[in-house]
Amino acid sequence: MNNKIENLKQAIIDGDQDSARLISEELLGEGLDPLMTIEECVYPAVSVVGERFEKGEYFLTELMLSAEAMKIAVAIFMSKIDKGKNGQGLGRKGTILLGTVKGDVHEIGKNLVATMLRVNGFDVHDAGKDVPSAEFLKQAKAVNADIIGLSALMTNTMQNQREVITYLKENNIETYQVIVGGAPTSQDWADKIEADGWAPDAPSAVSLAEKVIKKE
Ligand code: B1M
Repeated sequence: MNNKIENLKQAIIDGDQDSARLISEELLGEGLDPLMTIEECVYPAVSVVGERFEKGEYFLTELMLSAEAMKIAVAIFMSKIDKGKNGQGLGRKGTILLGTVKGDVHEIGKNLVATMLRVNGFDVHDAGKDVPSAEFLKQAKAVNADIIGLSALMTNTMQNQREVITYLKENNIETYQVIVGGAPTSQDWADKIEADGWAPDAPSAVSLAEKVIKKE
């Protein structure tokens, strides 16, 4: 494996933002595929950081430093994805309002999903993180969304995906297709809360959105 990929992985684990920036830029300069680099490097680093935090080897400070390094690397790679594919006459496939649910500030995965949807022809409106359930509806109306996308990274906050869907149902709103995702979620969970679809990662969120918008 490319040594720099290993070094970037280590920089993220160490929360070394300067090295993460430098190595990410170097890797892009070498022409590596940005999405593949995220998969080969950022994801494994994330698992190490997550595991260490779970075992109590890392505290919140380390988690936050690693998250910053991760954000820098992902932003550098995403800028390349944006520049690489945007404006290639993809046409608009639909409008998606995407956000991380109430109580949850994890946004790196959601941002990656937003980029992939954008470069694949969707209009994506980012509702942000820690978004109250009613706010999703308010913003979906404002942007005339076809799809509402809900990201959740924690077992307690994934319940708020259900809350948004229940809120829509209780108010008899069937206008929007709702898709869900995030590490603790699954197809079973999506079925249970009656979401219109679930995707495990950013590339599959694109195919899901394409399918859901055609109401297949
Ligand atoms: Co936190 N965190 N965190 N964290 N964090 C996790 C999620 C955790 C699993 C770590 C652990 O214990 N192993 C754990 C949750 C445990 C649980 O579920 N019960 C946890 C915890 C506990 C916490 C705090 C409570 C810690 C504390 O304060 N004591 C706190 C919560 C704050 C809050 O939200 N209220 C907290 C805080 C943070 C930071 C702020 C430090 C930081 C986030 C920074 C940021 O986003 N700006 C952070 C980080 C970085 C993580 C880990 C290490 C990495 C998350 C990440 O960015 N992954 C995470 C451990 C882990 O995941 N192994 C952890 C990279 C990203 C590319 O992947 O987000 O999964 P992911 O997104 C993927 C897919 O899931 C999917 O596609 C994406 C791209 O492929 N996807 C979708 C995501 N959304 C989708 C939507 C879709 C479709 C697909 O359609 C709509």
